[in-house]
Amino acid sequence: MSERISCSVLQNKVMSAEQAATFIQAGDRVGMSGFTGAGCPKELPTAIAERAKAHHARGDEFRIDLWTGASTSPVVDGVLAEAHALNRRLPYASDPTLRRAINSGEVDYLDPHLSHSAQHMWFGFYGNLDVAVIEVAAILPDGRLVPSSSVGNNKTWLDQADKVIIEVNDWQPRAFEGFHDVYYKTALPPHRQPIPLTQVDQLIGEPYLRVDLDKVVAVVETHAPDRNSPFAPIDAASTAIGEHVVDFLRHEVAAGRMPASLLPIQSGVGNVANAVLAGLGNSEFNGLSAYTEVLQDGMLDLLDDGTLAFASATSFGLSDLGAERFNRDIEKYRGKLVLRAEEISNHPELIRRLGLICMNGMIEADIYGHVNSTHVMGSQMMNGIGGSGDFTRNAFLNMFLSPSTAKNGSISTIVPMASHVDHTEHDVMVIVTEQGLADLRGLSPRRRARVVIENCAHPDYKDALLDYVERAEKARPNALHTPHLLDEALSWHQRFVDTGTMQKQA
Ligand code: 0RQ
Repeated sequence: MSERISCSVLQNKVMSAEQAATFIQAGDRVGMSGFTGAGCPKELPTAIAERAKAHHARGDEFRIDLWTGASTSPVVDGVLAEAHALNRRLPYASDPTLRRAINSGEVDYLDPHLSHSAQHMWFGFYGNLDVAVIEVAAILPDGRLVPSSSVGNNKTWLDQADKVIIEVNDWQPRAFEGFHDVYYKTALPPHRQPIPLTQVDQLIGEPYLRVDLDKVVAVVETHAPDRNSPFAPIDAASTAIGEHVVDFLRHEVAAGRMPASLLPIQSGVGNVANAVLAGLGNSEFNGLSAYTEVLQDGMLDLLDDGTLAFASATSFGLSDLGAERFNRDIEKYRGKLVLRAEEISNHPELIRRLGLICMNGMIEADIYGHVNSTHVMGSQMMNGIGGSGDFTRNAFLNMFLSPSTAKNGSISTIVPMASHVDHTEHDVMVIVTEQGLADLRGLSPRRRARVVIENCAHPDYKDALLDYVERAEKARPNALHTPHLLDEALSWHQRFVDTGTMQKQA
């Protein structure tokens, strides 16, 4: 048996994943670890999927509700969706097989803000949690758990579940002990107290997860890497977006609105966010801090070259190469980064107090500054809102980033009216595309439209957007706050659905 399991009570519960999966019944609500591909259970999901397939072959229904920290990996969402073993799923999810199952109507997907997901479970909004399946790096003699490459909602799932299954993965560095800060004083209203975190590098909790040993029904030993998609090579559009962001931050420092080492940064998931981090790395900025959700490869680069002095997150989101590099050099990062529960990494109180600079990707923005982060053409789920709402609403300064077109130019990401709104014009401050940056602070919607079109829209769509605003202004002279042509506002999206492009055919 692995020397990672040094608690005798739990040593007696070691069994195979197949045996452990028999503790999960059809209809159960299951909370799993995992935030991006980091820290997901590696064997239980496949064993549950096999169990579901066996039930289905006999003509029996077998589906579970699955709650996680955020997106997982093909070995969690992928195998379970493939086996038609999912009923309800929350929160953020980016696996393509699951996305198809959500969009075909097979899986009911709930998309709360990540900072809400744990507290809604505590409030009883989602009902009882039957089983928690949590990956850890080691179990101490007294049963405390050394977390692995993400914390996510693990604390809540361990506390709330009736039964607990622990996967101990010896691929995860044993040296992870000391890299986590789990805060246990999150009482429920009306007993809540201020969270005593005033600096990014402050530790307010303990480095372990606790579990009630009596609830543990199985311990499974695994040896498998985290699985994350590689990042796309940084292209010209992403580089340009990164340069606009860095220039803008210089401008903010020069204007005296933030110190030379900036305010703590939050950077979203995806290719564009990773490219912006590269832009910061190539700049003169250094000694920065990050208070964010996910540490992507770009963050490791910044920690390595001193651009970043300290990073707080809830998870890694490293490519295979990035994970190899981190696991090899882990001691280099000790004291320079910490992983916290997502109810703390994404906590509105802390985001507001620390004064974060928040940069997230988007699907589209409209000319008035409403941002859609989640839905393609108004209806098809992409990934979910993730933490973008937690960070945007409470940021000191927020920015939304995207190339100005998608799908080879057939889609303008700047549109007359967003086909779904995740972040309203009341929240959104800055929009950035490779064309330029629109600073919307202090502008009324009508003034915003000119700046967004002028600075951010692709030349192929600029004239049509201007024409739209001008006609909207003429059509209803008593409705000039946010001028719209209601019968035309979503016609660009309809044209794409009908013809495969938003461009008007000659
Ligand atoms: O499609 O993968 O088929 O090529 O969307 O687009 O430009 O590579 O951008 O990787 O930064 O993702 C909003 C999805 C952007 C992400 C989103 C298509 C495009 C491509 C990806 P392909 P890019 P990114 C905290 C922050 C919500 C959660 C969040 C996201 C694919 O940033 O999930 O912010 N955000 N969390 O072609 C149709 C459009 C499109 C479009 C892009 N207008 N219409 N398709 N695409 N724009 C972290 C967490 O919460 C975990």
